[in-house]
Amino acid sequence: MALPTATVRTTCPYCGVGCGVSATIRPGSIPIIAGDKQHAANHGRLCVKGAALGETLGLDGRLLHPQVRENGQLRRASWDEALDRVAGGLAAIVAEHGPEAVALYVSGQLLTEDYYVANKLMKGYIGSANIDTNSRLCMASSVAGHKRAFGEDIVPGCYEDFELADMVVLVGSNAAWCHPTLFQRILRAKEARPALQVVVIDPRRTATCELADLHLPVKSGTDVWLFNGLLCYLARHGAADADFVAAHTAGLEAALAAADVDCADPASVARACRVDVQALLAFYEGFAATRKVVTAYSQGVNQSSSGTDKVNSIINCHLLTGRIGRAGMGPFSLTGQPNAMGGREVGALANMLAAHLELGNAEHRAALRDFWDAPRMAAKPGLKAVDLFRAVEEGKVKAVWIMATNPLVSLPDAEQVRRALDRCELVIASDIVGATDTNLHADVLLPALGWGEKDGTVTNSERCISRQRAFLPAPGEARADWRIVCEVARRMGFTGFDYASAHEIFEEHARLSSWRNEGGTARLFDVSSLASLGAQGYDDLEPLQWPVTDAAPAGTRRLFGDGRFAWPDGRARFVATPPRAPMHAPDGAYPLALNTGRVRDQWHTMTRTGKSPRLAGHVPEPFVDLHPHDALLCGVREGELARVTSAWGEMVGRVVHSGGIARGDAFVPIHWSGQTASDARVGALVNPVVDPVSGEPEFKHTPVRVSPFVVEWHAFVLSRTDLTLDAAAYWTRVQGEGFVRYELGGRGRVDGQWARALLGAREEDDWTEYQDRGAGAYRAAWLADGRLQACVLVGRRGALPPRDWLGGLFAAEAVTPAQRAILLAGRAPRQGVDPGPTVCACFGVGRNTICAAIRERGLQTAAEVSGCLKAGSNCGSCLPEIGSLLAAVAGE
Ligand SMILES: Nc1nc2c(c(=O)[nH]1)N[C@H]1C(S)=C(S)[C@@H](COP(=O)(O)OP(=O)(O)OC[C@H]3O[C@@H](n4cnc5c(=O)[nH]c(N)nc54)[C@H](O)[C@@H]3O)O[C@H]1N2
Ligand SMILES: Nc1nc2c(c(=O)[nH]1)N[C@H]1C(S)=C(S)[C@@H](COP(=O)(O)OP(=O)(O)OC[C@H]3O[C@@H](n4cnc5c(=O)[nH]c(N)nc54)[C@H](O)[C@@H]3O)O[C@H]1N2
Ligand code: SF4
Ligand SMILES: [Mo]
Repeated sequence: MALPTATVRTTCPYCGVGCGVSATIRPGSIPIIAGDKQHAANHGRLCVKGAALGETLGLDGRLLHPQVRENGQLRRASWDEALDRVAGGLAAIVAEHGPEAVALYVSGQLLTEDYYVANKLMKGYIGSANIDTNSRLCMASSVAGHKRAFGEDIVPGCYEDFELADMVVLVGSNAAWCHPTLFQRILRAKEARPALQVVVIDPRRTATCELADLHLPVKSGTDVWLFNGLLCYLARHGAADADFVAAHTAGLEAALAAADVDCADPASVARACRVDVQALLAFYEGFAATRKVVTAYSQGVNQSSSGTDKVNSIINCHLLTGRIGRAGMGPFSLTGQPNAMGGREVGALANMLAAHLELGNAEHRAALRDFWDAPRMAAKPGLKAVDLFRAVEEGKVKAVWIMATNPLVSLPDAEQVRRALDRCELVIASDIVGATDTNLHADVLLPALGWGEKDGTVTNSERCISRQRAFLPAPGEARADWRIVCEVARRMGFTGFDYASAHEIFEEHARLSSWRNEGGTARLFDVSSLASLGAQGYDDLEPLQWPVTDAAPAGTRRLFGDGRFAWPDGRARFVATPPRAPMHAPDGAYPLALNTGRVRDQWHTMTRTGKSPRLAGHVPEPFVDLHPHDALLCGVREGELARVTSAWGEMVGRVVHSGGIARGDAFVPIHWSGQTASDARVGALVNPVVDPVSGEPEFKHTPVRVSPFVVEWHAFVLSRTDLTLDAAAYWTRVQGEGFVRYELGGRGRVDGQWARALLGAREEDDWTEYQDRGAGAYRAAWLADGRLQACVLVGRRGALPPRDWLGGLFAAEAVTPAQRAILLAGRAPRQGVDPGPTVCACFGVGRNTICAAIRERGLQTAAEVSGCLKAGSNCGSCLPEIGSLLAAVAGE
């Protein structure tokens, strides 16, 4: 075994928990990835996505050279040519149409340093605030809610508060799957102290509910009723902290008056929220009686047309009870992306400036202009994401540079984005992979460094700044995002972008945080004591939570504990939040409310997690989760394909009944794109309604209808090489170990000729097949030099034979005649060995295996399952699902 040559401490590139990762480089082999025991976010733990990072580092599919479009085709270009085309194109459009005619659309997956220079270029030099970020789709409502309540965008607490609390309320958060290591901290805290109450407020019964003492399955979009009701209840039942309210807040009366109108009576709140009134009262009583409460929230709150009001209705309850900024209590916005917070620090939203300066404040604009020596400061807010792409379609914005995000998949009304990009004069995309739905529309494609190659900082949900460090060489000609931005800026004739390293950018960013900041009192975001780290100090930087100042050189765990908030008068604001229903309600034509979100083992549009076979097993196909009663009404059946249609678009997925969906609701995951499925881009359906304050889209609520997607046959294909599947009405693709696996659905004749054409086999190839026309069965295997090249199994129903054992044949040096026969028989070698869909991705343990062990060995707890099968004993991401299997078997 090759000896490790070095271990580098870095930070996970996925969710906002921001786990520390240690990567050990091995020459000739993939790096060993482990949790960093010294990082306070995770103390050495990783979830399954983090643990599988090593499998995503291969260069297949990577964008390694710049490309430019010529005569409709992308072709390889030199950096000089590509950069000149970008700089020249932007400059020409600005010269002719003014700075508002160009835009940047960036991402919470950029590092702070990349983000800082992109924002500086746009707001200080090009002179427009048309730079928005995918954080608009994610955190914008929290940002707006924080600013309204606190006077600044600040998360007051820290992760430790989840362990110190006596009650943790998770609102619109599926933390078990989306913030797994933090969820496990709550889980362990509850194991140690069962009195810790966990309440989950989510229309779906998710894996997170496995830990809940109480689950309130609120009707989608009604959280403001629920928290207004809580505010009224707390006020009426003597739970207010009158001293705190008098000394440190303003606006209670108006907020209470607004809440009183519809929400004073718990029974009517329960009706509005579609929850049981006793359960609601149990929550209200528990909240009132418990001082140490953390209310954590995520996209079920933010991604709503009342998202900002949802945030403030939650914060109102914490202000009324004075539960903020102290150990074990406070409102807590869980950030999504690894650097969602860093992007906010550098002000890369169209309505903000860097360092928590305000775009709407002339003094702030002047301060930044002076600091940057900026030739052309933006004077008014720019376009927010949804409006930005509308302006592109209308031809008002003529050039857009998209960095580290995939808007053709992730924006609402995604077909509108396609039209916009098709019409746009100059589309520039910086990405690490070549083929994404968005990149296919680019005029210039710029190869960026990815995780493990790039170097800089990120800030997680608890304001903790950590280093992402490079441990791999730059592949091909890829360059760091900040370098690409600076190179374009220089070519546009701008000075002020001559940074030699990410560290120089970071120091400037840190210096700016104390610029005209009155010793950290005007703006709490202050990291000034990091401004003189030096290159070595930056390299060695240990994770620490801002503010980091001379007064608090080791960082700050909590803010506002002293009752001083960031408004000039020091008082927090209650915000009146009259409840509003979503703009589009289900009706006769579109009777179901479509909710969208994440699954455990994939990250967004799958450009990285999609490369890992280990992560593919958990949810291999796009699905439509329905209540069985609605499925019946729609004429669709579990395991079959269904079309989901809204007024904006449509998609196709397989019907599942998770058991967690209420009647009238539907749920579809967000991860599939044109690269991984024929027709499963859920963004195409989502209504482009946004919150009036934050501009964040209503991703969780679109009226839809569901109808059968009729196919005559179902099939799956395993192939060593990628296939073009235009012939199938439906296909999805996942990565296996040494092969690609497709699920297909189609119409028309199936025979040897068809199968050969599908797999790309020639007449002379080693081919065996079996057909039973009467039963609608067809199976074929293609061997090359005795090894399996591809196989296809076709049947009439969705339920085809288990596939996992077939994948193993791709590793074999030769397929034996017996294996060939079994393959054609379409049956696993032994009955009963089908492990079922993966539950534990770390050890590859399937659902059937776990259920059988529970039954046969009488296992009672997740720990016993882990002891017996190892499942759940590594990263623990699957423990909630093991819990639900234990419950299901117990109930058989
Ligand atoms: N595995 C995985 N983890 C991730 C990501 C990923 O792609 N994959 N992405 C990361 C990112 S960027 C983000 S933003 C986070 C998102 O993390 P989460 O917000 O936890 O994830 P979502 O699945 O988007 O939605 C959360 C829940 O909101 C519920 N919900 C829908 N409507 C309502 C409502 O009206 N009220 C309430 N109370 N709840 C509602 C949904 O049913 C869903 O269970 O995850 C991060 N972590
Ligand atoms: N329907 C629906 N839609 C949603 C959501 C939802 O809940 N429902 N959630 C929304 C939310 S919260 C989010 S955060 C978005 C996420 O949506 P996106 O940001 O569009 O999704 P990603 O797949 O993360 O896109 C990141 C892109 O950047 C590339 N990339 C990765 N690393 C780098 C890098 O270092 N540099 C560069 N230049 N490129 C890189 C990746 O290959 C990928 O193409 O989706 C939003 N859309
Ligand atoms: S919880 Fe998982 S995805 Fe999130 S930062 Fe940690 S390892 Fe990465
Ligand atoms: Mo997000």
